[in-house]
Amino acid sequence: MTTLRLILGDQLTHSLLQGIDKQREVIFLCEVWEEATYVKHHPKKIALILSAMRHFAAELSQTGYQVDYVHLDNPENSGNFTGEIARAITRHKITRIVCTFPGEYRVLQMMRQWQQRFGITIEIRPDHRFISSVDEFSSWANNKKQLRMEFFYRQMRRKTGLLMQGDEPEGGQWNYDAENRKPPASNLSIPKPFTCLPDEITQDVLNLVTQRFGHHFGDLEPFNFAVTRADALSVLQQFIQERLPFFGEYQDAMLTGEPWMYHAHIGFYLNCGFLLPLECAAAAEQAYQQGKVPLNAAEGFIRQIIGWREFVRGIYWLKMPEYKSQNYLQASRKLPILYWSGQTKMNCLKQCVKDTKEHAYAHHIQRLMVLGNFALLAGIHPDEVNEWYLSVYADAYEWVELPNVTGMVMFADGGLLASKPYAASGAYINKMSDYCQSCSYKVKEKTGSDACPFNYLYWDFLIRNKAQLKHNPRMAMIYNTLSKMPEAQQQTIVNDARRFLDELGSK
Ligand code: FAD
Ligand code: DLZ
Ligand code: SF4
Repeated sequence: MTTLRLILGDQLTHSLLQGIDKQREVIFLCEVWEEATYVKHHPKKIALILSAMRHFAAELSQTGYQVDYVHLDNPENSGNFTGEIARAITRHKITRIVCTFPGEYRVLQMMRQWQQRFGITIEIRPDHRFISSVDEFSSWANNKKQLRMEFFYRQMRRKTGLLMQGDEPEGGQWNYDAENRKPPASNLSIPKPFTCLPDEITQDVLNLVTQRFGHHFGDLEPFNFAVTRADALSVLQQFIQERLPFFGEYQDAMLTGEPWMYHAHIGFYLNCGFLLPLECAAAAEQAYQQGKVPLNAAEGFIRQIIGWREFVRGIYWLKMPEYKSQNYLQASRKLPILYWSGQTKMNCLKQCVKDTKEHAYAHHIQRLMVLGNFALLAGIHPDEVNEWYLSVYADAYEWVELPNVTGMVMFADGGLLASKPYAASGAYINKMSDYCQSCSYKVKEKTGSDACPFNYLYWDFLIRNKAQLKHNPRMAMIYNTLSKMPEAQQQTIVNDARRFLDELGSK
């Protein structure tokens, strides 16, 4: 009777080890080809996960656990989870598997088949890397006409007690976003991001990734990610001390060559298990209580973690698998090559693709209001957009990527996640960034070959999707403005948009 404790590459915590018999049970981790290629992940993401897995397994071995670790280049490696479990069952005469609820529906399907396939007990334990369980979210969502993050967030504040004075929010308000969202000031001195030099384990992984996945989109080096929990905690500490004070104010600001801004850069580590959401939120609360950061910054950050992060995961498990095929606006265009090449005259897109390629990272507003906004306005098919986002970011897993793309960016769920589309013209990008200053297009021009494409694409989007959007109360004002626009002007916009979109393949 031997139990196999399966730990996947994004579950690198000790929570599955509770109650383990160190002498008789085996902890199992496997590097498999399928996980690196079901979409062609950015090489930095593959290196992060493989190096993190190897460091985690080494730490467990050093503390006396029996660890079985299968390397990617093991000649017997079958290349997928099911094949590797089958081999491990034979190797160790396994009669029971204990694992954690996975991050992706696709993997849950696999796990559910294992019991029948292998004829042994599979125990799937809840994922303690989240504050709210899947069941808790569906009870909250049950019978609600609208699911709004803000109300779920308040429940999470009450549940955790974070920034609470009894039953009231700290400072009297739940949300301080009105004080956030400043354009970038010209004299910002942005701290350097955390860097961690590759050790021997990481260097081996980098060599492997170069050989096997060097052809995937993205630069592998320089590779500076944390690959242990200890280093991930240093990233968190550095953020709390150096960046959090300005996080709120400059949360939406974008600057050329500055993808890191005042963001936390912890999504990589939260999503692979190195950091836990409560410890990150508690660190921000403590900094506020010690008078080191203003309330708007602490609250804004805590809301991202216990609000948005938990909310999108709740939506994912509530709505899968149907959620994956949503396409409310019937968008059908192929993803333009510029998302891979970065070759376009639109400087904002060029800069955001460049940051993504170099770092496997772009911050939220780059993802939402530049890359996402363009995909929405251009009417790109949600499948194509989802595949791109899942491939290119080192913090991407379907539970978080899909709701952000299908719901927040593409409005493909018809408004389940976001109450209106996050569509914007060039004026927004001009206000929140310095991109327009070095662009071939003119952000102030509305139509014509020199005009910023976001300007006519924005109105074309509203015209094209009028039937689906005009009844949305939050769109009433803009459709009222559109109704007053002369027919000839609308026609010019539509023609400019057609011309631009028809040529998009080569941009
Ligand atoms: P910060 O801006 O410093 O925020 C702190 C933390 O809050 C993040 O690490 C993250 O855990 C959480 N958070 C903030 N916003 C969100 C959100 N909308 N959804 C979930 N968590 C959030 N996040 C991912 O973790 N993985 C993804 O694959 C991913 N894909 C995205 C795709 C699109 C189109 C958009 C618009 C957003 C996506 N996000 C994703 C959310 C967000 O952009 C990233 O979490 C964030 O940029 C990570 O960087 P950071 O750690 O510096 O975050
Ligand atoms: C992302 C990833 C990669 C690249 N490789 C592995 C791997 O070799 N072994 C593993 O256990 N996990 C890997 N992962 C993370 C998985 O893709 C992730 O666990 C599932 O997508 C479920 O969220
Ligand atoms: Fe982007 Fe338009 Fe500004 Fe150019 S002018 S950077 S295309 S928003």
